[in-house]
Amino acid sequence: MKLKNRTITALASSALATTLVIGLGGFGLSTASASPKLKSGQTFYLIPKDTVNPYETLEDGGITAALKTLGDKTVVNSGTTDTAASQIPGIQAAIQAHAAGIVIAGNDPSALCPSLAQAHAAGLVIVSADSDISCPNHLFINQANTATIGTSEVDLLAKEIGKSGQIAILSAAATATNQNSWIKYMKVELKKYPKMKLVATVYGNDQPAASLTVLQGLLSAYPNLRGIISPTTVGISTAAQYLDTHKSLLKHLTLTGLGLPSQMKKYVLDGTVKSFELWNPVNLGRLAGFAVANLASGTIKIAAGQKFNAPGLGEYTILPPAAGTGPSVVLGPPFVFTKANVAKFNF
Ligand code: RAM
Repeated sequence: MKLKNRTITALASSALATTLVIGLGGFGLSTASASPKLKSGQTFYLIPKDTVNPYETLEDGGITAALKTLGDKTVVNSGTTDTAASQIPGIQAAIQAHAAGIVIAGNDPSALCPSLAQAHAAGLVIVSADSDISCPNHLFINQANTATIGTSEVDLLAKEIGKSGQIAILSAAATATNQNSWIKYMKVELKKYPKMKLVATVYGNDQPAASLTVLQGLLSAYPNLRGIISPTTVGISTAAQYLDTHKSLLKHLTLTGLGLPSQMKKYVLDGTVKSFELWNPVNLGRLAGFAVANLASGTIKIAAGQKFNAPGLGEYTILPPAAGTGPSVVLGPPFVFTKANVAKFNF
């Protein structure tokens, strides 16, 4: 019951709470208020993968909303392409502005570390959210268990294509930490399905035009492709739009992955896509916002077992470092969207 409760609160945004309470079985939002010990009037820099991806905008909106309730300010500073180079100026700007902290979604695991080390030395708190970095001295706010995200996407596709046939992955940037760690677990899970063969992984850089180009290349190189997993909201929505206008492909091809219900609703309701997964990116942002505020106020340290309250979401505990990550906090399990529920969500 506890896990279920967390699933629903992790998905629910306050605007949606009523719908979910009715629609998904009576789990409400926690009404706990912010800790009075938290400082206010601080400024935090948000450095998303880019400033044009709607998913990143939703996440940043969640961070800003959380910090606003504490009397803090946020500044979004990133580029329009998903590269480490486009994020370094934001880190430098945060240092110059004497910000209290940074919340970053890493476009690269290691290329940002020298700049982030400077920020840490200057006293800024570093939180990564959505896509981790492999540097020391930061807390990672993970949307869901990394292995579960990867393995469950393979299981969804396996179920839909009868566990057999050529499959491909349409990913985001080739250096994106989050997609690459999910893909690692997809490959592990594929060992359970000997008749499913991963023939290619292509990268659309979380840009619709680039995603379409690599998708078309994939379809012409592998005319017998049975399935595509796109673990990016930009990739899956681009591919769904293409399949929607090339319906004959649906006779042999199935698409799944990670998508925003608001973008995918049309394609699920018209049968182009049967199921996909995600979490609530606004709530991921809110969790990251309360985490960075607690760290910058000194109410918690980056250490396993430390607990903090994320008003509206509940109490969270920092998990110990695991393979490939440092200390982290997990929002909740991923949620599967289908025709039966996709219209209920507002993100
Ligand atoms: C895209 C981004 C983001 C990822 C989602 C699922 O919007 O790559 O980092 O978490 O997809």
